[in-house]
Amino acid sequence: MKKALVLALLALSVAVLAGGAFAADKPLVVGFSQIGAESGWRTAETESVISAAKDLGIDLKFSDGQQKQENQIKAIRSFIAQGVDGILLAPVVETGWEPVLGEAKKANIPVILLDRGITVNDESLYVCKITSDFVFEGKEAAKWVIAETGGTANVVQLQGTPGASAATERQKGFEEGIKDAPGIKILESQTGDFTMELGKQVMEAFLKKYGKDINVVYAHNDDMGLGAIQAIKEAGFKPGEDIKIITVDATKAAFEAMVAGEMNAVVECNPLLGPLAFETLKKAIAGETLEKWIVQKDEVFTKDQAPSVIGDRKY
Ligand code: GYE
Repeated sequence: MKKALVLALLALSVAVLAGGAFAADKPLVVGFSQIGAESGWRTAETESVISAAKDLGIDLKFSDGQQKQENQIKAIRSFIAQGVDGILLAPVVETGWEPVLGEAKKANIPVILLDRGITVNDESLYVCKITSDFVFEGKEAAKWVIAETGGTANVVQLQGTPGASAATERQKGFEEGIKDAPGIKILESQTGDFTMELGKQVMEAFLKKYGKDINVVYAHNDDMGLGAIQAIKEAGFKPGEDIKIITVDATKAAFEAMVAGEMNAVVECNPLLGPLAFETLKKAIAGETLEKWIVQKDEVFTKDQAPSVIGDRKY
């Protein structure tokens, strides 16, 4: 009788232990506040995060902010209310995040910034950011323009979303890059909000205003550059020849445009951040100290390289 009781207790404690172990293995719950679906780049990033979550057995709560910060703030609040283990935030703009990130911090939920940066007084409001170096990208674009044109060109700039770090810093890098090239003139800069549609519209207006005086389009992303190509064609010019085009991202669509001779160069920006994002978040949850900025390395590709490289492109 006694022996049976001991065995029963033993069985019970084994079950409790197993239960405990099972609890520790329960899937990580992560909230991802995505900006929207404004570009091919962003679609590639969304797919990368969703498929990495699947591979790692992570329970992902996905929210599309439709390019609005207020939607992203709402999403983060709902992630906090649901008690997620961590949050990935792709911040549409740089400012205005203190209150909501303060709430996440109070709830002890680590936040990792994905693909764009923010400016906050208190850096402890987020664990780290995983982004490309946009100033570097802008400088690379400037270098290419100077080399390609021999240092004399009228440039129009299609800017990304106003207030987005990716836009501000790509502009800053470009301006720094042409500082010592007085022959490179920026005729005008306008935002195309990182979309093909607005990129086309803004380019139409530029063409009306400056016509043949435009030598180069510098677009802060591929989609706006692709929109500009359409506008240039409709205005009766040859994109890639009459007007040269350099963009940032290096998506498949841009490579196709380069192979067709309609785009001249791209500065890469890697959107395949899903696996690294979760690996980093797991470390943060485990209490590891991380670098504040995990920088992605990018390179420039030109039209001449495009045919041999396009097959290897992953996005
Ligand atoms: O370059 C652009 C997108 O934040 C780095 O956002 C990202 C940028 C990317 O819409 O295509």
